[in-house]
Amino acid sequence: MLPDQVLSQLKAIVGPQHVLLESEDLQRFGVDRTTLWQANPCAVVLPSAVTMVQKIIRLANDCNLAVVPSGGRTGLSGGAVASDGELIIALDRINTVIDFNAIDRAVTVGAGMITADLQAFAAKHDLLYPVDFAAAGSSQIGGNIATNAGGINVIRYGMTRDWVIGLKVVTGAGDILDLNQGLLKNNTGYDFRHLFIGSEGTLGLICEATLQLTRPQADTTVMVLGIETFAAIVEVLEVFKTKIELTAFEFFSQAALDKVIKRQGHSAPFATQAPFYALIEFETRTQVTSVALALFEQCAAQGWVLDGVVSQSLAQTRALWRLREDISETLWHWQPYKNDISVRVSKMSDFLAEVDQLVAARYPDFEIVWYGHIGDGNLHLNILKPEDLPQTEFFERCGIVSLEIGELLARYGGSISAEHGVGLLKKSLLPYSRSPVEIALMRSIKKTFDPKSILNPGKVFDALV
Ligand code: 2HG
Ligand code: ZN
Repeated sequence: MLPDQVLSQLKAIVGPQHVLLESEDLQRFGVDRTTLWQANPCAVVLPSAVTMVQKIIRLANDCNLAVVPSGGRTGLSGGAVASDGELIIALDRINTVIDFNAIDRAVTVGAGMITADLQAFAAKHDLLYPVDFAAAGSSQIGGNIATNAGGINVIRYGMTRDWVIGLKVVTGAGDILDLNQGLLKNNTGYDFRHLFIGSEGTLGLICEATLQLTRPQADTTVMVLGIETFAAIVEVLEVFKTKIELTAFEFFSQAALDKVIKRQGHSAPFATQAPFYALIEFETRTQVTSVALALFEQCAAQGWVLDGVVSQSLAQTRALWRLREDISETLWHWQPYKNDISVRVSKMSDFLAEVDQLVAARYPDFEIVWYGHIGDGNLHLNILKPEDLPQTEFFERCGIVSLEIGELLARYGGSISAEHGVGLLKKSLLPYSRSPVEIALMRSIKKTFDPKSILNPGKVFDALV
């Protein structure tokens, strides 16, 4: 419960109608896509200016009020969960284009802007904001930056970090920082911008961002190939990568495809069934399709590829993408336990063999769905909950195996969270990817930017008690 005096100060800062207290709003703003935690914030505030955010943060410091920054809440690690009486600051009203410069191909937007709106703005100016993923229709730029979102084009365009050329943030101490101002070259000491990217709201609130745009892509062609084994997927990736500049190389298993077809009503890419499928995308340029077809023949001759299809129209390209992009949404039906792990692509083949063995031995009674951005070395291993098993018991059992996967990842120098962030869900696994010294340094950095630890407490790591 918020003390009356704090409540009236919040109302004075943002206007009474922008302080939400109704249970429905608290429920809606208090969780992300995870299902393990119950929403229990004390209130939601919707500022419309950076100075308002600063006032709220200063007030929160004065009365030791924990704050959870909130974007589109499409996260999968509990980074935006407010389950312990926190105040939610949602940036939904700071969501417009603030500046656009065609010469610099740079746009400054409010952090509450929806990703798809930014993509549409770029397209209107004959440019491209290339970070893309299934949740682009509701995720917000600030959240993307706070979690360094990846997605389906990372093999070609990199992660969100690669497109952020300026940030305006309010730190946990209540200071406004205007970082890097859209510069391409700026060697003036520590680049704080990169500390805030991927910090999951633990250091400051990202209020505005300046993003680099690029020239638009040509239309793309998609190939879906049916593939015999895990090892063969990696071989196919190598073969295609050496000859064609890929914009995506994704994979999914037959189980993933079956479920998407059944629940979304999509059609199979071809009649042959295969244990795995690779979705390969490249820009449609002269000769490239014939090169791709020759590579397909080469892979088929090796016995790696069982069948394949090449898109012949934009509609078919889109339809083939749906088979991959709709997997995550489809699987919610089974309340899955999600792994989002990565190793270097060169280690992928050995790692896949070991993780497959481990998972088969440890989850004999669970259904496993494999998919992900294999071209980036990133696997989304989803374990489906059996209908009759209570969720907490299911998650506990999966959590135990996750520790073994963590050990395996540590051995391979991999990551326990490739693109979804750590939040609450992966916190206990952090030591498998980051050393004790690194975690201690993270704590010191947090203390510098957020001395009273009011910002997203308990996310990524726990404060020392
Ligand atoms: C994807 O690649 C998303 O589809 C979601 O990162 C992955 O739900 C997941 O596990
Ligand atoms: Zn993903």
